[in-house]
Amino acid sequence: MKHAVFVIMGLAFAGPTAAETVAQLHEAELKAIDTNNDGFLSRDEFDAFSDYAFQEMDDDKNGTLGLDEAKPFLDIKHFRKSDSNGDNVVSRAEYDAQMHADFTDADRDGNGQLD
Ligand SMILES: [Ca+2]
Ligand SMILES: [Ca+2]
Ligand SMILES: [Ca+2]
Repeated sequence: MKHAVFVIMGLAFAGPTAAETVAQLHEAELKAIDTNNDGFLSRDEFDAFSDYAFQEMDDDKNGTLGLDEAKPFLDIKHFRKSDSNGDNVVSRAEYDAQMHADFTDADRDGNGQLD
């Protein structure tokens, strides 16, 4: 599942290329995220997976992501982008805000689903 986390984090933080990244998701990985198997990634499914990904990354379970925890999944640029107050820790609120912004960016036609 760590690989799927990596994929979704790559997707989430990929910015303008995110839509293409979705198309490139391996079928098995998409299936793990697309819980109702309709071939689309809804915001609910995305939120559920982003929640799961956060728990997976938060090794010490303190509710925030330090650089060491995020490093295997995010490059430093993405980490800095998410860390909006610049304290070198990505809080759950910062993470959620970033994930939501990235979903909105990726959802180019605004239908609330990524396909
Ligand atoms: Ca779905
Ligand atoms: Ca942590
Ligand atoms: Ca922070």
